[in-house]
Amino acid sequence: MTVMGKTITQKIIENHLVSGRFAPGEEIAVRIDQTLTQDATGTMAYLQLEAMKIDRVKTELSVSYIDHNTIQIGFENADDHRYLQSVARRYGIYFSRAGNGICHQVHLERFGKPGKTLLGSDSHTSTAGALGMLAMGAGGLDVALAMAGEPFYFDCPRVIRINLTGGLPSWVSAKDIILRILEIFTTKGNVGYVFEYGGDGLSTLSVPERATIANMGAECGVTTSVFPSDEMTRRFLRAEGREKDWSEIKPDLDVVYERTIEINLSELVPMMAKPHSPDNVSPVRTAGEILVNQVCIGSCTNSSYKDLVTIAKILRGRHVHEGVSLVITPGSRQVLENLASNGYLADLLGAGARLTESSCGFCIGASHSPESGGVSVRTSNRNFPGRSGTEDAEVYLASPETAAAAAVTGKLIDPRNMPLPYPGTEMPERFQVNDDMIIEPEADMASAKIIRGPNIGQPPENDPLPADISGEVAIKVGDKITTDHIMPAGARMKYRSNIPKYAEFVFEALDKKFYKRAIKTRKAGRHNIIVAGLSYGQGSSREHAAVCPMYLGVKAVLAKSFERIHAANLINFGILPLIFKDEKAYDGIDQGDQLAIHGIRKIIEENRAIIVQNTMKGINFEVTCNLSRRQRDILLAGGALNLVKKKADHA
Ligand code: MIC
Ligand code: SF4
Repeated sequence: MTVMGKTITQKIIENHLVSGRFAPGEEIAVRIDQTLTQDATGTMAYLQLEAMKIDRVKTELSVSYIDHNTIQIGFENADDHRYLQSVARRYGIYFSRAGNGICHQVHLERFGKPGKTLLGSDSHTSTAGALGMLAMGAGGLDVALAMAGEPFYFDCPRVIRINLTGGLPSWVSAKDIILRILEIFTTKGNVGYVFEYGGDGLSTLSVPERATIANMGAECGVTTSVFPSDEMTRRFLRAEGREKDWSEIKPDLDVVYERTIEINLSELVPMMAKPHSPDNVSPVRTAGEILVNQVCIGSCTNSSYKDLVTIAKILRGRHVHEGVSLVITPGSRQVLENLASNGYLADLLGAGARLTESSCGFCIGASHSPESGGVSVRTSNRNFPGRSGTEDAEVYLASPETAAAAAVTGKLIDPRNMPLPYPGTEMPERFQVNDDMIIEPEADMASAKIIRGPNIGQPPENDPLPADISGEVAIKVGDKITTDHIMPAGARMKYRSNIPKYAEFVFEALDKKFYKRAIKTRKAGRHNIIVAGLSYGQGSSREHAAVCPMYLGVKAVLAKSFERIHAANLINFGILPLIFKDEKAYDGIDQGDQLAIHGIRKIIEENRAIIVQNTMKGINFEVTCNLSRRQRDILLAGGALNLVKKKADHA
């Protein structure tokens, strides 16, 4: 029998396998070495961790970051921060204080290690794949379970090799590579895949550039993206003073991938994602005459030292166009301190940039929303409608080079037309490192008091799955509905720890009357059902997109397909993710229709076919739900927390 070589993905998975085998499509469980949370998903995650009644976290390393809600209008976010700091102290978790930077950038700099597994309650946790980690985004409850020592369950992925050859031309950078990949793969249809990068083109890509690419794999909906750990990785870790954390990871020579895509870097050109999806990609040169009102540089995608030095060099001695507001957000305090020490901050400020704290800020509409109908060019990763905080803004995603060119000229132009030689930037041999904003776990944890302000609620309880589902189609939506559509972030994000309040905004972006309708049905003792098209739940990992609908009595979502993290979140909170067996059934349903699934509890127990009755139209149709025994138990219990609590009570 010939033994086939292994991909990096398979090697890391097999080194961490707790149950199952490396067989694509089958559910497996892996041990999680590291976890990360951020404040917007962290409060729920830690409230759930508290319910698990453990003494301390069981991972090698867990970090709690404050980076999303740092504007702090009102007391709510500050209360969240204080709660999170006290929980970190109680359970032995590193705490990265507000202002220290965006979780993914800081994790790359200070904590990530090749060959390890990382689970984070943020969809862009995949960024750490740039270090040769298996880094995956998940809902807060799954991350809490990992902290409690439980393995992480997911479908064993299929691995696609993305072979990068050649070298990038001047003015073309990592963002253009991933935008090209988004053009090829789009944002849907990639569930269950991992992108594994290789090829001689890698020798020119530093870790922060790889991070930009691994970060936006999340937009394709893949499980994660993985780079080898090579000399470039070693150089980055050495520059961070962490060379001891380096180890080599590469695929075997005779490995066979599910599919291989070739990208010749030397043929790439500056790219942009036009409104309103990261896969609406074209070369920037095709933009036509687009006047730009705002340029935002930063977010976890492109806020590294290398990115911002390149910007500083482009802006040096120039001025931001009078029609443009230029916002720059360094990804971490480390980036900011290094820019300051090396004189680049002066270039940015001198040109008229508005410098912000190192946080998510503009990326999630938590600050710097553009003007009405404004055009904003951003180096971030998502341009979903309304995400910037301005409903009718036109957001373009582009590289730092294209963004800088727009800032100076006031137009969306191909940066190759800039009248200066490309000021490419080398990575420094050594970064100035300062960990003073990270609080390390202490020895005397048990006595630490957890502090809860009035904004900290409890995760809502859910009943076990009822015998029958009988209710109303509360909303019918189309394809590619993102979690930003389901559960708005931005100004609403301050209610993340207060589910009854946050639930008032479910589907706010699509239908402002949804909440009233849904709560009325729930109060009448009936169930709510959501009907959706392809790729439901794209984007973020926020479990609130499941928790708040659960609170409103949603028992099932009927869709043509689901995205990975959202489907897992629905199950975790006791909502059935049901897929139309024949997509035509979708066409026959309208909002307000009465649907019934008789005997659903028994059906799930016995794993039988599910028939939905449209009692208003007299039509029956079949839906499928490919569930493991573990997932069926979670659904029957009314969510994972109910199961966990039962286990904790019997311990
Ligand atoms: C995002 O980029 O949409 C977020 C905000 O970081 C989310 C997490 C959240 O909603 O808190 C994500 O990507 O998972
Ligand atoms: Fe923060 Fe934006 Fe990155 Fe999400 S995508 S973690 S909001 S910077």
